[in-house]
Amino acid sequence: MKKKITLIGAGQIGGTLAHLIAIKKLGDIVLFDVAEGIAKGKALDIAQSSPIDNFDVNLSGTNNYEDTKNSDAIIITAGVPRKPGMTRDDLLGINLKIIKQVSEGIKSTSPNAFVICITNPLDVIVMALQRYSKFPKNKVVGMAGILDSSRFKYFLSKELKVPIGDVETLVLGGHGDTMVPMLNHTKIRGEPIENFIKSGKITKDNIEKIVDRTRKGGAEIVKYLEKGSAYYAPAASGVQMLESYLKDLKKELPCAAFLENEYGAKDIYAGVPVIIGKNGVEKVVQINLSENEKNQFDKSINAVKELFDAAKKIDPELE
Ligand code: A3D
Repeated sequence: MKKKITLIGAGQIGGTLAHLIAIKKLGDIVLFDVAEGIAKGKALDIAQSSPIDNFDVNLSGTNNYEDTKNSDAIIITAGVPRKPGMTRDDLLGINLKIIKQVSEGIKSTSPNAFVICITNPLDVIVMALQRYSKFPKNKVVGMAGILDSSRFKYFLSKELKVPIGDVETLVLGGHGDTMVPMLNHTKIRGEPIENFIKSGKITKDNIEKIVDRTRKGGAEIVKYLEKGSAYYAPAASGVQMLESYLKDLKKELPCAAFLENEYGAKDIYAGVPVIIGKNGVEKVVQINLSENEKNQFDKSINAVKELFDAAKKIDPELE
């Protein structure tokens, strides 16, 4: 039987997700949006490309949660994106309200779904989503680390003029300005980046610039687009998580997962490497952090905690 995949939010990321999921034939797709016409219009547009790209999946658009019932997986992008000059944290008040409505909508209709959240500010919104919906913690996960790591890999490959497949690295922590590109876990063709600094192929200064550009990768695109934020790479990242779940690939991917003492953090969602398979988040993978990486990770966790405290002030139900 085909899987049923619901996309809550049929905006820029939602539409791109639907297209990618259809082309990859991962399952039937329901696009849900409060703006019903956008959901229906995008579903129909993508469906009309099926004879060209040869996919036989069903696409529909709705603003009724009944139509999403018994979904195997749900990806949430409902919310407001950033405008130039805004931080992700500026979206908290408005997106928190939206995520509460979405949680109400999905909890009774698709209680067994695996839920991937993309709405910003990511770590706090995914944590709120889990609290509101009361879905098991291993079934609620946030997308951010894959995107941040992908940006970091791309910039490194351009700077070092090597194929992207040769770059191995990851970005952990919260999805904000305190995210932690892991230099001690960065390898080019299996060789530590440190060796490339020693041989003069890249300077420390250039690496710092790339780290900074990665941290501000989202803002750079917001500035160009003026209206809205990145969506191609965020959608591709969400699909990688979805595919690992639906096909039980057990891929190790950096995602925002619930931490229960891993990496010294407790009762908080933040970006760490996890295994995603048919049971959702099957494991948080522990890697050794250098002292510097650990300090930066702790700082990032504190930023997420502070923002979650702000969320609790907005809605005491999150206590
Ligand atoms: P956009 O194109 O505005 O789409 C959002 C959609 O959500 C719109 O079509 C709205 O009508 C819809 N919506 C609003 N309220 C509701 C509701 N209550 N129920 C259902 N649908 C609703 O935005 P986008 O797709 O560009 O971005 C979506 C979210 O992803 C934003 O919060 C972005 O900040 C976030 N984002 C996260 C990342 C990460 O890496 C985590 C990257 C890029 C964007």
